[in-house]
Amino acid sequence: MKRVLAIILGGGKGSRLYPLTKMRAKPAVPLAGKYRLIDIPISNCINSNITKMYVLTQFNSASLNRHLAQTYNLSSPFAQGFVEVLAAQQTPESPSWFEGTADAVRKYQWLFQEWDVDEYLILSGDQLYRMDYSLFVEHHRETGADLTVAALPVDGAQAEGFGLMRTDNDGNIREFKEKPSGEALKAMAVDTSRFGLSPDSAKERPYLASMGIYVFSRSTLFDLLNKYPSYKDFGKEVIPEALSRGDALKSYVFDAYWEDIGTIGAFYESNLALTQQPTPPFSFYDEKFPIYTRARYLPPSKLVDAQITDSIVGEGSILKSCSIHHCVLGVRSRIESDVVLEDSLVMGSDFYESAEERIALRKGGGIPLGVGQGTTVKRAILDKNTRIGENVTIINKDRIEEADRADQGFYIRNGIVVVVKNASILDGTII
Ligand code: ADQ
Ligand code: ADP
Repeated sequence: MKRVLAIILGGGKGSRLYPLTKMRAKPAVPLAGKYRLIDIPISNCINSNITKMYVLTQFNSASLNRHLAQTYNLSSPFAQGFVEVLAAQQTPESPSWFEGTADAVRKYQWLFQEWDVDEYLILSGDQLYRMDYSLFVEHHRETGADLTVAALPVDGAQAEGFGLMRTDNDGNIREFKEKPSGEALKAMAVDTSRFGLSPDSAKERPYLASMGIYVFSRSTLFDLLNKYPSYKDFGKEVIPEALSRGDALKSYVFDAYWEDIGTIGAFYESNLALTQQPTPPFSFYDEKFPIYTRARYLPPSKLVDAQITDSIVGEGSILKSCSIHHCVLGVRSRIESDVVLEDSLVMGSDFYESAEERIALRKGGGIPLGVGQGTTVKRAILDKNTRIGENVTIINKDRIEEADRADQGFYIRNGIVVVVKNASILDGTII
């Protein structure tokens, strides 16, 4: 795996995770109480012995750089490991931002070419899964592929949202269509029992969805990027072109938990799914294959008189006499008395406020960090460092699907109220 370089795609311009990406780059979006999105592909790489990683992002953010710098020190004298952020930048030759996934890789290809590696592993920065990439790369090598696409067996309803591949029984890709529908979709069905699925699940899931994860052989990648300089996307343009010109394209079937969490709805659902008992679909506890994040040395959480069911609570939290059901609470969460929290993600805070600071804030008409006394929150996301006043009700009372209320500190996406990072919600507000 020393001869593999990983390139993690950290997010395009029209970000579907907005407003969580209002104040930070997408890879820095907090996940599961104490992680960030970028921890998933980076941990998978480390556990697969791939230690050279670049993260491509539209813009840089302080929280992303701080997180990576303080978490991942992969440089030992002989390993040459690193995680580096490459932000889109204007240069005289390329005056624009990244215009798509292939374009993002093309704009930094001079840097990727400098590394004496055989394969480039291209990963997405907004997916939740655990995968040993070394098996994926080995499959690519053993089959003599120019390009290997990771493939997830899915059913017809899921298939619509993905790039689909039709393969022969040996896994050679014969056709690749980016998000087809109707008859074109149906024509992409394959016999997935060939790839280890039981006859029943093969019947249920006859489509092979591209996971947006690719292994490219060195010459294939640069040849495709430079021969077709107008192609901006791997899924839409580059892969179909590689196929039609006769490159050896193989699929690598992955049949385990995998979720694209690139939208507010999917992000919300997958975070809450972690609270499922007795077995959540994805677990952050796996001694052989851990998910890493920054060690923060926080004290344990303090629960005064809290009733908590089906929830996850991050370290350093203080929960008073409140009722919390089916929630994920991040580090340094502070929840006051008589608060009711249900079906919500509370991302916690980056810092503590002392008792004196809180009293002084209140006296000056401000709102302390956390969720204030007597407040009810249902089906919402409270981003980091939010200050929710007393007797506030956040329940999306008008059942609105989409709204932009930046001046009031929140947005509604997929019917979920998202209070933006650092925002304050005044006492008595009803949303
Ligand atoms: P999408 O997810 O729709 O489909 P895209 O929007 O290109 O494709 O995103 C792929 C990844 O690249 C995401 O992690 C995204 O954040 C990142 N990305 C997008 N534009 C970027 C840019 N300009 N700079 C940096 N990063 C960028 C893709 C494939 C499908 C496949 C699904 C699986 O095209 O074939 O089925 O992923 O989720
Ligand atoms: P985490 O990884 O814990 O989510 P971050 O790394 O994003 O947190 O932010 C923690 C940072 O917050 C610390 O590095 C610190 O500099 C900053 N910080 C600490 N106290 C305060 C404060 N009172 N106001 C603003 N920022 C603070």
